[in-house]
Amino acid sequence: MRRQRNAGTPPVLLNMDRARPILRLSFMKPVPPNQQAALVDRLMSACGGAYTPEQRRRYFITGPQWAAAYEGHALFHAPTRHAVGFEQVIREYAKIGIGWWCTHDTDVIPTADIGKDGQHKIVERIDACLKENGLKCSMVTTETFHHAVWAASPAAESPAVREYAAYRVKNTVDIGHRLGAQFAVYWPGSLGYFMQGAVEETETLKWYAEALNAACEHDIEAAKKLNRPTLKHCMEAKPFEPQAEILLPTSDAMLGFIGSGLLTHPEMVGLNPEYLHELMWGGAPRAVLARALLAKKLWHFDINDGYRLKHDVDIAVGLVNPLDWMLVLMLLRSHGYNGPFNLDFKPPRTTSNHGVFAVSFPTAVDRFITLWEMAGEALEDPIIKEATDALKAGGELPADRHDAQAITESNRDLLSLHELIAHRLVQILLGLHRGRVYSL
Ligand code: GLO
Ligand code: MG
Ligand code: MG
Repeated sequence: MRRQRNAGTPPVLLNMDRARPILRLSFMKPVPPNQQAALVDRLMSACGGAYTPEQRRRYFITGPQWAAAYEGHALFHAPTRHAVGFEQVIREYAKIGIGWWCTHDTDVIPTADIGKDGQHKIVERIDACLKENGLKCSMVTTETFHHAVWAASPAAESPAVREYAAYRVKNTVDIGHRLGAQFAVYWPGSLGYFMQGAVEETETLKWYAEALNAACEHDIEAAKKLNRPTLKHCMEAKPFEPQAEILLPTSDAMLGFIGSGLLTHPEMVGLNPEYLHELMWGGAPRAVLARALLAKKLWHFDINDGYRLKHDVDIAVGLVNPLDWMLVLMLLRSHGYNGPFNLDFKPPRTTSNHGVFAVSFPTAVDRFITLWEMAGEALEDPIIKEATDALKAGGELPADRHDAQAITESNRDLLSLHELIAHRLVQILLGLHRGRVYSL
């Protein structure tokens, strides 16, 4: 027997007698289940590069209840993790250094208890738990997509469903004020239809606006009574669900909706774009965010990662598109965005309950902070600065200002700087600007 290794193929042992590969795997020592968490912890600390909880708390990073409590289930997937309650999530976020927590109403309150005594008791327990662990509640959101009552969306034909939707969003506003939140988010789920032609789109959108109006009007009264500012109401778009056509599929569609005249308080309503949701329809997230910034509606931001034109895989920030993420953060830093960065991702099904808090959350936070700091470095980079300034200065003005060819010639070599800037950004991302070279 001899070992043979070909580039690009996994290591195998060749049995020369029979020339049949035997997987090396069979020679590896199994890791007993009671040693696996310790192995994960040891390799996590071997990775290095972790920030301290104090450093992490300096950023407005918010941790959703539903992200940490996600059990790994989906349309074709059974859960792979056991349920965890808000006490554990809040405690673990505190240990990691995630300073803010947010939730859907029904992540923590059973639907049957909503608005009843049961809700009151749970909200008091949440408040106490947050205080005990030094966390704040940043945002509350209404679940208007999971329960069977929303089968035809929260803007269904049935007046009873719509009245219930208005009741639910108003109740969430009250929970938000009780917990000291600043934001309310609305992801309408499959607002649209499963059967084309079965609903009239303009009517559905008007009904949807009625629910948002109810929330805003209720908020104005509630805030006045409590002497608190009103919440910032943020709409979140997603272009497709496995089965439905969506009426407000993108942040741009939602900007149009906010300005449509259907809202009684459009000044109270902004956006919560989600990075992946914009990528899912094929958009450039940075351009989407730029449009939201120009409209002064970028108030809240769900951060995660994934692929273009695919499902809502909700991978953690920076695992798929770290370069694009650095560029997104350059845009946000240079425009002084100071809203929350909400970790709306799903720890993968392969990650255990231990791994959710030992790997998923701390690594997501640390990648975000690193990318944020690198974005700051890129904004200060003298090469990028000089190149950008030169592009903006442009070539000399030609004698005939209407001569297209002369204008082209006067800028010709300057335009190579676009590619040079892109190279420099990758150098910053990979740390190559510090002089790292690979030896061959
Ligand atoms: C689902 C959405 C969801 C929302 C949440 C907040 O795809 O991203 O997680 O962000 O319901 O309203
Ligand atoms: Mg989201
Ligand atoms: Mg998503």
